[in-house]
Parts: sequence; structure tokens; C-alpha cells
Amino acid sequence: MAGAAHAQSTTDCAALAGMAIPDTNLLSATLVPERDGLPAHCRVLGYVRPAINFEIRLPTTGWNGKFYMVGCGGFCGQVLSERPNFTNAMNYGLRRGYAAATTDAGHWGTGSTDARWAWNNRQGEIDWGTRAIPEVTRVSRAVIAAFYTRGAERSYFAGCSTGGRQALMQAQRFPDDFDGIIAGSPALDYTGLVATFLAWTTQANTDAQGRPILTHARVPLISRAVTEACDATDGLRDGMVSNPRACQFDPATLQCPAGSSGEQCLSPAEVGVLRAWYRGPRNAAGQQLYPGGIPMGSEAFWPVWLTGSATAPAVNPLFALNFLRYMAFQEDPGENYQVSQFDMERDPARLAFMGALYNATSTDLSRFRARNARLIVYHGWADAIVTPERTVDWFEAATRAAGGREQMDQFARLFMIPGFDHCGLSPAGPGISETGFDPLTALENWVERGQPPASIPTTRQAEPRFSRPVCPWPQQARHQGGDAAVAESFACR
Ligand SMILES: [Ca+2]
Repeated sequence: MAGAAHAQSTTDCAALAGMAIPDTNLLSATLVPERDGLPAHCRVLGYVRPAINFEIRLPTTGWNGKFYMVGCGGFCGQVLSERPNFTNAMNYGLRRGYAAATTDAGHWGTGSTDARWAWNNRQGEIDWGTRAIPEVTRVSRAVIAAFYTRGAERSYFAGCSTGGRQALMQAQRFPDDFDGIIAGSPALDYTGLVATFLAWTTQANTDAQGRPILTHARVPLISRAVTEACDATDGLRDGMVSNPRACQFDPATLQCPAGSSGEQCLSPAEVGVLRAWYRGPRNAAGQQLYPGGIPMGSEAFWPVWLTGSATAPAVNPLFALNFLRYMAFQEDPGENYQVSQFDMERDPARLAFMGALYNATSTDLSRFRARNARLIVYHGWADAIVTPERTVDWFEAATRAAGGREQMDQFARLFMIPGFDHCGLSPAGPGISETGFDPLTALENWVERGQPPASIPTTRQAEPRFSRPVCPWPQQARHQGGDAAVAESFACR
């Protein structure tokens, strides 16, 4: 890589704002001095018409010759250029000398659960669904080539959640854009997940008066019981259920004896919520409408996603409500719609029209593979919003489409991370968080040095600290004996 880019002047930077790029309005280009470990850079703001806002940051010295684009979370709606850590964070690349870009995916909102922008707004839905990333990539390439007087030698995309969906969408539909892609916790079947699955989990926890049945006060009891039942089934008692598929916890074991109630047991209604959550959505005929349920071992994260906490409402029901009102159906039912109206018999089939715009479910990666690009997918086994089974199912189907495990292994690998929250956002659980691993280095080594990731090192930075490899699916890091806090005690098997 050429690290010897010449220092770019104020004039060079400001002149970018005058560039003519098709379908694009550039708004400003200004120099930002070195700060907080970020190199001095030229900051370019603009939008692809009608409203795909973006920010591009171009290091003025020490450009590594490469481009790093990140995705956005939920319904996006903000240019979160100062996002910390790894998840959907452009500065993760900028800090390493990349020219970096991010986008709001085509609209403004108050936060990632706000979908009011999508009410009768098909163009906005198309932009959020498929168009934002390839369009901002196109503009970024033009700006990079103008600023450095040569194009990027390598291009990478990293995104988590909706960003993971965007990542897989790029690999499937726009395979020429990137040499390497990281898809984290991908919400790849968006309509199946955010309409059917989240409506199911929301309906299951709503009583006849519209109130939640199972609250955060019950979570520690449930978490302890699941850990007790299943922690050791993976061969190591470490607080994590590393293989939820092997966990046989029965919620009925927590039910209060008939005629009694108390802090240390659950009501029949609460047990019913757990059964529905762990099982996942089914119709009256008993057909599974979305693969898997809430994973056992994810309970530590439920107050954020499922039950709400003392200080905040649960996130999953907000996603379901906004999505169903404004995004899920060909005709938006609008602001009076309630999640209770979603009909598990009739409505899943009505999601197909919008699903064609949103879902990154294709298993055909042949064009991506043919241009010698590389894909790293990661997902947490303890993800209680974008639940992990759909990702494993997709990866297995894509593996079959690629001609088998050996073929897939040449260009795409999946890493299932034990105890990992959605995108590793919370450090509160028993496993690592998003600061505990570095998939970008693994991808660079694969793309640029031909070294495929036999495993990815991870480190838990909170107490109790540990280091451990995470292995390419279907392998698992198995404890070989010795100190369970050090990576050398584990092997991929
Ligand atoms: Ca365990």
C-alpha cells in the first residue's frame, strides 16, 4: 500500500465542493485538524438526490490508499460520523488512514426506530432498502480520485444490523463495489424479522389491557435458571451458553406451584411469554414463520430489547410498531396501526412486495466470488433482536449454492460469537462486546495478504477478563484444558 500520499492543501479540500457529480449536491468541503487520534482530514458533506445524506473524510496525510464505507443501524436517519468503537463507525477506518464514508440512508429521523419518514414515501424506502450504499460509494470514489489524483486501491464495507443487511445486499446485488465486506449481525430477512418475528414477540408479551406481561424485574431469575441449565453443555462453565441449539431449558421449571406466587417463580402467563419467545412465530397450523426464537443465553440483554428497563422502554416493540405502520406493507396502514393487528395467518405473505426492496436473502454470491472478493459474517449467539438462526440458515444455504463448504470457505466465512449481544453493543453480558475484536484486520489479511481467518482473536476487556478465539462456522472454540482465560487453552473444532 502506498502510504506516501502528499499532504493536501486547504485549496485542494475546498475545491472538492465545486465538483460536478451526477445526481449529487455537494454542500461543503473543509479541513479538520488532527484530533482524538484521528488524522487531519478533509470533511466533505453532501447528498445524492433526493436525500441520501453522506459524509466523507479524507486523510490529508498518510492516506493508506484505501476506502472504508460503513453502514447504519435500524431505520438509520442520521449521519452518525462520530460513532465510537467498531459498529457502523467510519472513524474506525479513518484512524487507520482510510478515506471513510457514512450515510443516513436517505432520510432524516429522530433515531434508528423512527420510520415516519417512510409514510407514503416509496423513494425513501428504495433508498434505505437498496440504493444508499452503492450511490454513496459511487460518489466517494469520485471524490477520492479527485482529492488524491488516483483512485482507491482497495475498498471495504463494514456494517452491523441494518448495516449487516446492507453489507450482504452489496455482496449479492452490487458485488463490484467492494473487495472485502464485513456483515455483522445482519438483519438480512428484514420483513420476516421486523414484521413477523418482532410482532410475534411483542404480541406474546402484551396482555389484554395492552401492558407488558413479563418485565425486567423477572430477568435475573430467568437468566440464572438458563445459565444453570445450559452453561456447561458447551463443555465450559463460563457464564455463556455457547451453543443455544443444545440448550434444553424448560420455562415451566420456573412456574410457581399452583395457588402460590412470589419473587422466585413465574406466573403461568409469564411462563407462556417465555415459551412463545424461545419458540418463535408460528401460525395456527403450527408452521414456523421465521427460523428460531429468542436465543437461550441472551437473557442478560433483554431489558434493552424485550422487556424494557426502569429507565427505558423495550426497543423491539418500537421497531415492530414503526415498521408495520410505515415500511412493511405496499400500502402503509399509518399512524393508528397497532402491533396487535398483525395477523400471523394472513400478513406474513403481504410482506413480499416490500421484502423485494429490503431483504438480502439471495444465496447467490457467484459474482462477488468471481471478482475474488472476500466476506466475513459475524453474529452473536446472544442477540435478542436480530436473532442468530436466520443468519446460520442463510449461510448454510449460500454454502450449498456455492458448491459446498470447501468452496464457500475460499471466500466467505461466518463467525458465531458466544454470549455476544446485538452487534456487541452492550458490555453488560458475560461475553465480549464490539471493542473485543477486530474483524477489519482479519479481512485485510485475507484480501491483501491471502491469509484467510482460521479464527479471529477476541478479548473481554471487563472483569472477568479473557482471551479466546472465535471460530469459522461450523467450528466452535472448545476448551482443551488449562487456564480458560487464555486463548491458548482453546482450539477450533
Ligand atoms: Ca458455557
